Amino acid sequence: MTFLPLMMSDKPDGTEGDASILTKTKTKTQRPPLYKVMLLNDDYTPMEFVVHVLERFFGLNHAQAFEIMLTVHKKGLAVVGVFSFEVAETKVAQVMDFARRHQHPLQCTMEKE
Ligand code: TYC
Repeated sequence: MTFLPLMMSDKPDGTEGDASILTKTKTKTQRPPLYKVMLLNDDYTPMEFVVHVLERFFGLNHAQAFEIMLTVHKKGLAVVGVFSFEVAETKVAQVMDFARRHQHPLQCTMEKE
């Protein structure tokens, strides 16, 4: 929040006599930071499992999920979505827990955008 001093003339001719000072309050709206959720490649997690994860936790259709899975497989990682801190944290935890329960080494991480 910034206070901008405003000099006000108190005489009809516009000159300063006994000058009064008004302050104007300027409120800057702050956007909450966003976080990229990324999936990392590995040599062991089956492709179909990754596709299933993308459909289940990120609401992607089969074609979108397959495309992102292939990007991760070829490039090493891909952003699978951008969320608020709380939502990103939940997605990462859900994916990591699901992978662990199925004994796959799939890694999911988040990073400030
Ligand atoms: N590289 C894996 C394989 O060949 C497939 C895979 C894709 C694994 C994406 C993880 O995030 C991943 N079976």
